[in-house]
Amino acid sequence: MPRALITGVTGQDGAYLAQLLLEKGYEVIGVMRRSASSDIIGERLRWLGILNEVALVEGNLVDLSSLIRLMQEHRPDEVYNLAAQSFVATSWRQPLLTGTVTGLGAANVLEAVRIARPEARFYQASSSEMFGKIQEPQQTERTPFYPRSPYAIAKLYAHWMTVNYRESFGLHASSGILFNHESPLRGIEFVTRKVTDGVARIKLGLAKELQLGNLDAKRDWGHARDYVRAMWLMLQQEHPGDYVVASGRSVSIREMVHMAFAHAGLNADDYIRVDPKLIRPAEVDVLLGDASKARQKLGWEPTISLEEMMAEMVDADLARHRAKMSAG
Ligand code: NDP
Ligand code: GDR
Repeated sequence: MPRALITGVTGQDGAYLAQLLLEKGYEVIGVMRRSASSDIIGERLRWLGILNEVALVEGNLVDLSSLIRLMQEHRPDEVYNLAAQSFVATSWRQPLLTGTVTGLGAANVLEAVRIARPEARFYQASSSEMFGKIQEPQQTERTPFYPRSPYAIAKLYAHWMTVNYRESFGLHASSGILFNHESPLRGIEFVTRKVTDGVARIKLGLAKELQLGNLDAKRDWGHARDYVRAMWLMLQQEHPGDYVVASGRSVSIREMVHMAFAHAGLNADDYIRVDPKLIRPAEVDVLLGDASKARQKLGWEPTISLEEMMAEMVDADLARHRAKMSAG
């Protein structure tokens, strides 16, 4: 039975990746940081019905010794580093924490692999945010980076450390440059989920309006379920590498918002208010990925459209709020 270790298992991607690997017959070790709320922290795994199937172990990206011990104890065949301070807006308010966890934390995982489990295959969760102020209209693995936030800068460090450990030490280390991907398990602060939660509240009479920031930014969105499959495919290749994973379609926040409200039979313009406090100090105006390499080498294709995903997310948030209301 192959054994995978996932950092960030309690996050959106960690939950879907754990589910995929369990379906494929893996033993899944999920690294969880100690928290005072450990009873609710496995909520996403519970939502997918796999909380009891994942072996949850304690570790923290900023504690190298904990990571080394995990590698020694569990001897994983595959290591997926998904843990991060992943919210871009927070990275200006907590730049040093973001650098420590998202940047140096990845180096800690690489070090733990190099020291204690060099035969393991390693995946780093890189990000389209690294393209930032885009240098080419459609971004590939060869497009130069121009990060625009402390988060993106920390990810860039982690990305190049992954490349460097591959080239320096011969680790089977791959980096997925994933464009935005969402799902009903997306954190509530990210724009798609904030919108679908807002739509559900408004529809059910729990809220009257929704405050958003920059509606003109454009993103290339996909579904997390599709994107975690690309992560797994990267580690099944004979040779490690870097891959852009994207849908190849760029849509404005405004258009996405209209899609979500329309699914609930509402007109977004009646409910959206722009709050200048939500405008970021520096913005990534537009992203559009070219996943040709992933299609050709991994045989990867996205299967869920933005429209289908927004409908799934609105329906899930309506169901959540209805359940809360009927529970009193
Ligand atoms: P989430 O924010 O949902 O999950 C982040 C995970 O990291 C959580 O499990 C969190 O634990 C964990 N974590 C945070 N700090 C630490 C720490 N110090 N030690 C151990 N674990 C920690 O992110 P996503 O699932 O959306 O994304 C997964 C990864 O992919 C992230 O690295 C993200 O930056 C990257 N990425 C995401 C994209 C997307 O569109 N979703 C696109 C490109 C890259 P806890 O539950 O305790 O907070
Ligand atoms: P992003 O995702 O920054 O692209 O990072 P997010 O959903 O936070 O923002 C997308 C765009 O929407 C605009 N926006 C708002 N964003 C939020 N969160 N809240 C609002 O009210 C709002 N109004 C407008 C933003 O300005 C931005 O342009 C995500 C994260 O998952 C990263 O970890 C990951 O690396 C990248 O995607 C790819």
